[in-house]
Amino acid sequence: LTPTTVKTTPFADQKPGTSGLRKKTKVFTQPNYLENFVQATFNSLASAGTDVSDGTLLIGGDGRYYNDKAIQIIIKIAVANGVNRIWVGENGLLSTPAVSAIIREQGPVWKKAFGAFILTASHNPGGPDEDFGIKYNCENGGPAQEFLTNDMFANTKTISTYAIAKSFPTIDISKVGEIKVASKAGDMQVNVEVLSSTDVHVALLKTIFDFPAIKGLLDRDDFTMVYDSMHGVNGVYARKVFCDIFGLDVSTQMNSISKDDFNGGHADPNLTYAKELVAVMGLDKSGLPIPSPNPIPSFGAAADGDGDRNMILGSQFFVTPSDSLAIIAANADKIQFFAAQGGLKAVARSMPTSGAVDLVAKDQNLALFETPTGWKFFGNLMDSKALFGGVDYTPLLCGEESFGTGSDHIREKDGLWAVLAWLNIIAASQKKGKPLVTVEDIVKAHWKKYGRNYYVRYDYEGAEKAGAQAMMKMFADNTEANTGKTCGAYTIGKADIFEYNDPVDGSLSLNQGVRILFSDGSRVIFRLSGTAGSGATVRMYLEKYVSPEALDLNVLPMDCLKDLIEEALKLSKIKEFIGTDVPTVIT
Ligand code: VG1
Ligand code: CO
Repeated sequence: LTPTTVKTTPFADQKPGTSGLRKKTKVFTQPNYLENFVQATFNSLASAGTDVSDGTLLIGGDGRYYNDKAIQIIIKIAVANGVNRIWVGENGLLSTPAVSAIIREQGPVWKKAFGAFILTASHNPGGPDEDFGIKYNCENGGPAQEFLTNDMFANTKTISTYAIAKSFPTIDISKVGEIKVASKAGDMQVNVEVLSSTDVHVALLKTIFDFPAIKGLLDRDDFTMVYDSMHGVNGVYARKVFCDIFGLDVSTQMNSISKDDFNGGHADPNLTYAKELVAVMGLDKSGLPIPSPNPIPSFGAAADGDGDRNMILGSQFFVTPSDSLAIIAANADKIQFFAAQGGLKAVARSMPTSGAVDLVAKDQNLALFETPTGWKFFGNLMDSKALFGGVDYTPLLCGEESFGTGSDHIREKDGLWAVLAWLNIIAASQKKGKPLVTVEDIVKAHWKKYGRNYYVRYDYEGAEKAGAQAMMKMFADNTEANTGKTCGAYTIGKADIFEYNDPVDGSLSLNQGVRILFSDGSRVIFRLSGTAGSGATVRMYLEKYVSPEALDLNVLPMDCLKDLIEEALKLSKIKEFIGTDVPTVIT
């Protein structure tokens, strides 16, 4: 168990992005690459005053290629840095929400986790030629805050050695149970416990939702569902809940065996990548109905590689993530977790997420927050009282347009939570002896009351970095010139660069995306992705609000947004900057 000190040299590119460090797998498997990052994290923890010998380190991942090897390396470095209690998910598998749930689980103080390494590049493809990733979560169960990730990055730039317990045995992580490893002299002992991947998270979800009511819905003859886990880690959880607990046939679980390359797919639950599910649900890739040769299920859902994202579909009906957030907020009283705490108190959405939830917040007098992209900004709001002694904003519902939804039950977005939230709401919306109230019925009733925020996102993946950055700079240089400008039928009321002043800890996050706010309430947002493993991804988000009085349910999103899209493409000169105006993905 004696640590060896290994000499190393820094890598210049280990800056954690929106959600951890993501790179091509081949970058991660270079000698010392993973080791440097993990040691830099321990160095930052030491400077932050975390005593890693007091408590437990949790490790798990989404099962992508290199997951198993990385786990063994992290264990050896952790031991050399003084960690003596380690939890690992069975077979190395833990979804991101499960990690958050386990860290937060109340247990004997000496056992409590002080943090976790999550091995995932989320929705990015996996395999030897695709992406790998690592992220550190803190004691509250949430992603490390920016002060810590900035410090980690600073450490990666100066690192000269790392410590590793080279003789520590390779741990068999295929069986749940405890393994004790002691030094020869008997003066040191490390406990490695292999945990069930699902127990803690599923037990938590059971306290949040009305499982018997959901089972009642699933048992109806006129209700059927499918869940596509896209060969990511979610399959383990989906089978546990839907087959073992609710008793559904395993055929309802599409692609539920986790694979280290996600079966060559892109485990991203949207209309483009969840192709198989979208077809089963009788939809095309624009979310419009198409004829289907088979009976179409009443409800469909999909998850991403690490199980924190969700897509919700009804029979031939696509629910946008922004609408999903608003509808869960409007129906929060149907969910016992919120109801038991006196109802939902606040909602938060990332800046590019549509304003649909704002309308619910206004109607129901909820506090509303608009944060930069990335789940870490929601964590402070959730912990405002417990960690910062401020106002309590919980129970809090949060969401992003990128298919992420969740609440303060944990500190990550939670794909399975969102699916169960919808099933719970559908179950609670039924009237005895009446025909099934469908997903489509629920969404349309919502639009009739609140109006509809037509919404679309264009992604330009694999763009050249310099061009993409030049485009963003052009916007930044022209915020004043753009304000007041006429674009076809639209007038820009305000153009700016979004900044966030965290109301809880006072930190300021600059440069969080370009906002073009039109005087009629429509918006166009441009951002560069912070999760691209290589190259640059430009995201363009468009939104147009139609009030209940003016709403025509037959108008399709693309027809409603067409002229706005044209104006946005013109204004951005995107074709000049990155060579194309044709997106790689539309969601
Ligand atoms: C994307 C999404 C963002 C999400 C992040 C992590 O970030 O836009 O909303 O929080 O991915 O999700 P970016 O910087 O590429 O736009 V996950 O499921 O990849 O951990
Ligand atoms: Co994810």
